[in-house]
Amino acid sequence: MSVPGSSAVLRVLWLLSVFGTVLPLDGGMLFPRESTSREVKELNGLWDFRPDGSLNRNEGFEKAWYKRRLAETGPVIEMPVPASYNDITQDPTLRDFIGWVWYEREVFVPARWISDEGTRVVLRVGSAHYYSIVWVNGEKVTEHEGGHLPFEAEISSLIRRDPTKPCRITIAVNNTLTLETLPPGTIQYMNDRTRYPDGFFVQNIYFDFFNYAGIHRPVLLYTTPTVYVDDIIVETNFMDNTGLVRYKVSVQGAATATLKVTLMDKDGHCVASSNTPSGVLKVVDVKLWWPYLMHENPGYLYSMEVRQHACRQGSTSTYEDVYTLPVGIRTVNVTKTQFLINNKPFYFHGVNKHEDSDIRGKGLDWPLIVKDFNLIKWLGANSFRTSHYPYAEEILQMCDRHGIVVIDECPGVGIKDIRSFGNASLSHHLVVMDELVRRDKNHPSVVMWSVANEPASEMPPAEFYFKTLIKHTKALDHTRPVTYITDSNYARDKGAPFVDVVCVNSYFSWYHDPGHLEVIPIQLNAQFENWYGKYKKPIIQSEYGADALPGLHMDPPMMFTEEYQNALLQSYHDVFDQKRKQYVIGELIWNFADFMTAQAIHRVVGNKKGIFTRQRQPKAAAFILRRRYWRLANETWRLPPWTKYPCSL
Ligand code: GCB
Repeated sequence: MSVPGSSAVLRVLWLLSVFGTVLPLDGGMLFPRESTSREVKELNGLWDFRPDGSLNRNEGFEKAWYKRRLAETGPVIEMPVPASYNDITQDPTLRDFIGWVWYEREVFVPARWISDEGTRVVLRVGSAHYYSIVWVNGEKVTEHEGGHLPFEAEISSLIRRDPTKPCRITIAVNNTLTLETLPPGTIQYMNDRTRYPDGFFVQNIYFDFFNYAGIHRPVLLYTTPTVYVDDIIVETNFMDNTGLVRYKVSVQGAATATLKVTLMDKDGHCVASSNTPSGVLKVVDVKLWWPYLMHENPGYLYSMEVRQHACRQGSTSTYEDVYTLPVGIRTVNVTKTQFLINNKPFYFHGVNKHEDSDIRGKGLDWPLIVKDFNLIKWLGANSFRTSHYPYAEEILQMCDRHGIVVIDECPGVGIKDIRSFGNASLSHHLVVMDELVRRDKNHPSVVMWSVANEPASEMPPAEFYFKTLIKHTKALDHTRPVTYITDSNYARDKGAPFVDVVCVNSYFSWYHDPGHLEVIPIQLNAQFENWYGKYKKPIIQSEYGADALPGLHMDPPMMFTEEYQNALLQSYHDVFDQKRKQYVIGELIWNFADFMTAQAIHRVVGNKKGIFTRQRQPKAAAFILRRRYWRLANETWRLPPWTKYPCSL
């Protein structure tokens, strides 16, 4: 079984003089939005589905399943999109399946999209884990490596070939992880026939969450005119009362286009405008974008409407395209001891999450997303880290609107094997950062990039690897700090010299000295002093926590009880309270909610370090954190009556 080689990403170096920034990807990947010139047709719902159960997992390609309707080449079942396929049926082989699965759906494309040659039709997949190949009416239109970022293909000419036919979309998805994928993994064949059945193999992974697979985010068709706004980049700043929005618009499909850029406030009033493809908009009496609980009006967003008119070469028709981008005006800076948002010290009191829930696995689910935001706000959390991969862009849009601050992490989790520090791995990691920054660069909620979680950063190749990766990320975006999350010893860590903020995970009295809560004050204090002493950079406790089975009680506390989880958190908090006056700039609990993992002797149906259960019910620890987070917010900002500060806390 094999995973195709890395996709042929067209690497066009595109120098943006206004920003001094290099964006090495072709095409902008703006989030598909409806406007007077753009339509969106969602293809969510039930798709035909079949895993390729052949021994080499290659039957689908050998028999060209994409050439005909999937139902004509074998049995199919109904599979919801978006969703992971693993937990949908009662079949354990599908839950644990490794290899290619096939999805197919037929869709009628509106006649006008086909007849109007001035319309461009694009097929977009929000994300599919891990490697995808897409065909339309039997013709391959694109392939993509990586499970957490969108990809798309223009299919206008293809669907115009025979307008009478419905458009048949086939997507083959392979979840195999190798030493060079991100995250990495290995396939291990067990050839001892006295112990294993014929063809037996396992997927080894080096991360602690279930390797859910399938089409995880919405699939859609959208249109643009053939001359269209391909990308918008904004960078924001302010001086005194004046907001500064530096922007750059890229247009595709015509050599010249006229543009009108209008920035509107929440009430739709124009506050600044321009008609050049790049420039700086000045906003008097600016309303800054503030985090939740830092201001009475957090998450303030302006709307930047880009209206473009153009003629195509050799044509007299004119094309109008309209795209509206939400824009939050804010700054981010890091000093030796502080993280500043709009020049004010910001303390991260937040959570680490996963995209994870019953039945859906990692599939995007609006009720879950909205519930999670309600819980985050109930907790008084002001931030989260997208551990351990980029979350759906829809979630970042919620963060923008609600003022929830995000550390945006790429899927560099489980880089433990020295072979995963090689050139092929590094090149792919750079491409993933290109794709991540391209997608998320305009979100005001995103304040820092995390390029990896707990890599073997003490290994010799880590120095070159992280130096290159972090330098590259800074070249992509010079406005945000860059970090990776370490669990390595301060003395041995090779990448720390290159990060802007030190993010440390530690599990004292859990994985180390289990049961001995009394070690926490000494060990945590030493951790902070050592890291700060050596690097003089602000520190975030990016993970800490303990498993607790809801309803399991013991006093004095024992591991896995709710009492132990509480006591452990409180001991950590005592140290945070001393150090946050110095250089500790944040604390992120592991984890917001219980989540599924691979089966293992140390996991009882998943990881139970959630302060909420997987069904989002609070454990006792949720109330401890709630009291703490509201108190922290209140101490820092002396929350006036505009907050819904729960007085009973
Ligand atoms: C970690 C990892 C996280 C795990 C967690 C744990 O350090 O970053 O992915 O789930 O520990 O609970 O073991």
